Amino acid sequence: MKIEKAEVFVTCPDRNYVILKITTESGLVGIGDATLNGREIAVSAYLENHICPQLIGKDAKNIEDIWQLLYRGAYWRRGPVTMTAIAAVDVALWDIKGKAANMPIFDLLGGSSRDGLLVYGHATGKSIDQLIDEYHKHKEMGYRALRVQASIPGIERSYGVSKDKSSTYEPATKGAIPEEENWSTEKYLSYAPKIFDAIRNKFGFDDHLLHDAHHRLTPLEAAQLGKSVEDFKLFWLEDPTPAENQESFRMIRQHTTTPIAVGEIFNSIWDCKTLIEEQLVDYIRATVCHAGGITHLRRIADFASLYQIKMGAHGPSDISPAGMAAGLHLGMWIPNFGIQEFMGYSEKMLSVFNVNWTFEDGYLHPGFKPGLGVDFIEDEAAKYLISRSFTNSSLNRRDSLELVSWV
Ligand code: GCO
Ligand code: MG
Repeated sequence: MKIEKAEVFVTCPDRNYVILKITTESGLVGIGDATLNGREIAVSAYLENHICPQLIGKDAKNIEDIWQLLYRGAYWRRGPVTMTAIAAVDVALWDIKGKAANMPIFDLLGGSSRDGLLVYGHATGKSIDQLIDEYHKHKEMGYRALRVQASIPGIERSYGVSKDKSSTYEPATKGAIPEEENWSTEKYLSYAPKIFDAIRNKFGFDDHLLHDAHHRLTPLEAAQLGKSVEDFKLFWLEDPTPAENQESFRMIRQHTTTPIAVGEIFNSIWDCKTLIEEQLVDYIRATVCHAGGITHLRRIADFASLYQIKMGAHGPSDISPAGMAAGLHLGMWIPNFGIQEFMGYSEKMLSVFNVNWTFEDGYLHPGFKPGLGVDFIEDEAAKYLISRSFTNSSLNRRDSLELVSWV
């Protein structure tokens, strides 16, 4: 199973994706998602210049050994660009192994721990009324868990709400340099409970309700928010504060029983070591794509399971359908699985990625095709040229007239 070719593709079917394709001498093909929103070209250059040449001639069967080689052999360990590039190789090799064994990846990992993965979608609104409509539409689609975000009156642009007329939030800004936004923690903290109150009043307590604070609060503010929304029984409050200082989550924990989720920007087990060991959070949101692939995320999941912490992977549209499928396979196996984010994909995106998963009654299943179960359609991908784009910021500029804090 010697590796003969490793190629990188960049494409933009509605949004940018980077895909690594590995081919063995015997003609087996594996793909891995190398998309890092807003930093796509950095990862594709890293792969093309530094990783692909090193893969040629290696035995595709030895996934762990290749992982260690790329991680330790680079000398410059960790970081989002390196770990996304390693993840793409890792997933492509699992895809090949699955095809060689004629098994879906979840079977190779040890088989299913569940019939399907509970997923949560996004309901957003420029007003609470619009949010209620969107929530209703998502329930009709079958979702049983929803992340709710709404515009905060008095703040020009609130995280998680689309910039244009569409009701779908897109986590990237195309073209121009990212805009800086004003922010008022005061306004947010007083309005957020009203959003959950309106949803619970209208729809009751049967569905799982989630919310993303997108790193905007200080630990004390996060503690205040968690406490003020306890009655609404959130499934989780996400990224209440930046997690570079893992110890700062102690403050939040001491003050609220609202469950906390964190980690969509983590790329290594070291990013969450203290959070896990001290049980400072309830869900780890790291993904296969950005945290070193199936091989590394499996380690994080196992470590978290020792402390009764569950996994709740990131799954916005900036993770390609190939990356989503990798998360689904791992999620099928993970004993301490919690939930998977799933915003869904446009028709154009799905014309480039032929997927095999199914969505029913709020649950996703990766399907039973050998390997990842996703075909990358190169001819279609070639139609869409990559366009410069940026991750929407989690840094909001201070509005000088407000009593605010910014992170
Ligand atoms: C989420 C997110 C995303 C990120 C985006 C950044 O919870 O889905 O916070 O919308 O902002 O993935 O690239
Ligand atoms: Mg998030």
